[in-house]
Amino acid sequence: MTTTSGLSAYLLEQKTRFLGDNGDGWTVVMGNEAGDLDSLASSIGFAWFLSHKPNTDANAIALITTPREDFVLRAENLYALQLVGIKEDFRELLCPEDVPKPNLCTDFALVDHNSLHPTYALPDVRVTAIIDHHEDEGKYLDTASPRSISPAGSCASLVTRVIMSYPTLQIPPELATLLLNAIVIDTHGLRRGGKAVGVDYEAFTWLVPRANIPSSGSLIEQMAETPQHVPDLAWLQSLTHTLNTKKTALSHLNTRDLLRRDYKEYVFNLSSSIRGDSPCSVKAGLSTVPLPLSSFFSPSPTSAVVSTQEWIKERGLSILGVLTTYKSKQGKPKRELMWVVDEKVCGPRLPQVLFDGIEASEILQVKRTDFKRYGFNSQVGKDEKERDEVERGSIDEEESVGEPSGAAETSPFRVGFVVRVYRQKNSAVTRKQVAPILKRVLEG
Ligand SMILES: [Mn+2]
Repeated sequence: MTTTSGLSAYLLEQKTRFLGDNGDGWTVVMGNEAGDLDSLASSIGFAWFLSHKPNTDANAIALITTPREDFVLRAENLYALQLVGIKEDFRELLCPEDVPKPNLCTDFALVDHNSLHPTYALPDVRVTAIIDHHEDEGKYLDTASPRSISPAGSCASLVTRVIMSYPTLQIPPELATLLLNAIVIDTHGLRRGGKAVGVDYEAFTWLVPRANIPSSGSLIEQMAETPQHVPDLAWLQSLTHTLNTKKTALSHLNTRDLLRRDYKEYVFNLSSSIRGDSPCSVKAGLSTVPLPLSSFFSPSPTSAVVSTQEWIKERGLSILGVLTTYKSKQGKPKRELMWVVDEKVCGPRLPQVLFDGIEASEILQVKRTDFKRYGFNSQVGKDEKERDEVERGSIDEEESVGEPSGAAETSPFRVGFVVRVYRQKNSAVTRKQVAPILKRVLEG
């Protein structure tokens, strides 16, 4: 095996040429700002495709949305990059801090999201292609081609499908490996009853013989003989476990790291029922945190609260949603929501409309919950001891927590913030669905 990865050398060469041109004539391919493995692999994969598509002399490069110093926040990305020969300092990757300002970039291709981040949405900029699996925001209908937005466990599967449709293209083994890892982590190893759909299976099956996988010959045989048993393959289960372990090993992260490692921002134009007569837009941040709230708060509740308030200030947010995802002791998937709302912006209408909307959502199916150990008191009027046991997961938690009595609620946050905590009973719902719900609630 060679020490220099073909993909690494290729990426470095592309980056050098891109910087030499200051972006002139290049298509910049971007994943979403949360910077997960899916966005990383999809952007590198689609940029490679655009540069290699038959009958083209196009220049395309992936712009990684994560600053280099933040790569440590995603150990699973580091692992997958290392598998394909891309190692620390990541000098072959184009990161936001590498892009000269000003530059001559005008054409953007979006993967794993379908609305260009405001930072890049300058007047001369065009979005020329979209490959995505999020809710369609209906933009760039006249400029984006392809404009392919469809359900899939992983956007990397959709990118693979595009590459597959050109039989003469020879995908580099490292790129096949990178796309494969993204599909595996997003679909939990193609788990039955999980997020994987047909295109994920097809892409996976196509990638395996093209990727760097130990003893892939016997794997391919097994997959061909019993395709229905692919999720049971020992190799696949072990890779899934490794990626997941990396993803959930968070003990080295502090509160700020947890809030920003899987984070997206949105701007909403508030409906007149919230803002009255004067137009008002607010910035909302949604952090997905792979820990229960009890762990988020536990080492030091005070410092967790202070760091969260500082993050809200640093980002200029009116609303922060902390979306937790974890497994109960019995292995059941669980989710909670914590909403922190700054009352200064629009007065008490904003939190009221937000909470009403969240509580009424049939998709989310939330239950307001108390969190007294950490200084929350929602006045929902239920025995404290019992609820503490629910939080610790020592009793199962389907029972009702009662209705808020209307008395004053308190939280450990500074005056001016209104905070509510919920259990989200529909644990299948992720930020992909929470963001559009938030938009409908706030914009009306
Ligand atoms: Mn994705």
